[in-house]
Amino acid sequence: MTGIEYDDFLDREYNPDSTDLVCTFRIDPAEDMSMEAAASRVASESSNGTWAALHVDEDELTHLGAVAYGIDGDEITVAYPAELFEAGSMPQILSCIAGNIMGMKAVDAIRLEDCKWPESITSGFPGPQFGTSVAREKLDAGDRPILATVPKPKVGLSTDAHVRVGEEAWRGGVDLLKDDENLTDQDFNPFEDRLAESLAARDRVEEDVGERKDYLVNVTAETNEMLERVDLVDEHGGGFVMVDIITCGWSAVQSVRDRCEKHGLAIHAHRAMHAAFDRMDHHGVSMRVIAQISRLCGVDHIHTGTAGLGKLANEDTPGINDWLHGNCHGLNPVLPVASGGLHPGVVDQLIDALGTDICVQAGGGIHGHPDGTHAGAKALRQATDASLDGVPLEEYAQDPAHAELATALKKWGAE
Ligand code: CAP
Ligand code: MG
Repeated sequence: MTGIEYDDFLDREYNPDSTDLVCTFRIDPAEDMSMEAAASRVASESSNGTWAALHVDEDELTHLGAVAYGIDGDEITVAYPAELFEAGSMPQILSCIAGNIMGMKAVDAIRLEDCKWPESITSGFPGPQFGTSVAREKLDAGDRPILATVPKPKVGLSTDAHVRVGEEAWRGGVDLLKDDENLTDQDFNPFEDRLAESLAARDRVEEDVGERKDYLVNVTAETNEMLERVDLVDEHGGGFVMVDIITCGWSAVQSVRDRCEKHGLAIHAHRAMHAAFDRMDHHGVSMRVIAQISRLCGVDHIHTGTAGLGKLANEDTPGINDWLHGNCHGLNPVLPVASGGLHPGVVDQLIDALGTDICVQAGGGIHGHPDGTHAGAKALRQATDASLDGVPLEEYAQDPAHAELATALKKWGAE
């Protein structure tokens, strides 16, 4: 028998194994605590140690310990052996790497910045069913960004009014109508009525304009209810669901991914409440890690911000988007969604910053157009076409056929 103590979790010479999950944290050690002491406590508490020295059979248990091996300024690197984790359980992984350690007294602050996921862990997860290919598999966006809109005001529109706004936006040139995050199944706009009527309108528009359109209906709810809503989307002929991934929780996201596979539905991930984890830059969990987790769990689209061009704080978009598009042991790539305060006047800069393999989502930037939703949608599509043709927005807007863009630029400027 031997003891497991904090020091057993620190090894500056350690070389991570290809099967280890390697996590980078930024930490602020408590007063009088060295970086080494704090780092070993992080590795201990997030794997198989605790505050008291334990007497255990070394051969049986010590190989499950995490190892803090890198210390660079306020950054520490910790390697976790793959056997520590239950295959395919995101809640279990997070209870280790982003669990009790977030509140331990050994650190005044701790932020999980990045993870390097080994195949031994990613192979337990499905990843996206479609990912970036939805632009072509489910829509006719080709190589341009997918365009989406969310009716405003966020809640309060009747079903008829909501559908009318959607229809105008589709006809104006957006591909996807999206529910807002706090619209689910309220009396003023019940879920199934909205679903049925929106998809009926979608069918009419597709027939008239000859372009595929779809609807990101918000199925977010208690898990069993959410799965029933996913089934309803399939029954009514929808191709996508929208899920608020943080508020409903990772195990629910995993359940939805499973049910969506049965029906061939794609998942649009909204991230309301992410800022509770990622807004403080010294504490919590970074959006980069939230995006990684989302990819493993299998969402097809995820909101990642607007490269600083929109209305919301805390954006680290380029690094995240590269990761979502890049190779991750064969998991499909995820389509990043730029949203929040966008309007036609920033589309060229957005495409310059993020590329074309994205979804551009605008609410106020379409419905706030002086001539209404239909004109707003046309302006967004014109701005996208101009950017892809390499024509400056102001120049494109001079063509009388692009009067909607001219009006939008007059209102919001071509920043
Ligand atoms: C955008 C939006 C989205 C946020 C989410 C809103 O509306 O519908 O929920 O953009 O942010 O409610 O604010 P607008 P993120 O286009 O009118 O701003 O993508 O950063 O998670
Ligand atoms: Mg919203």
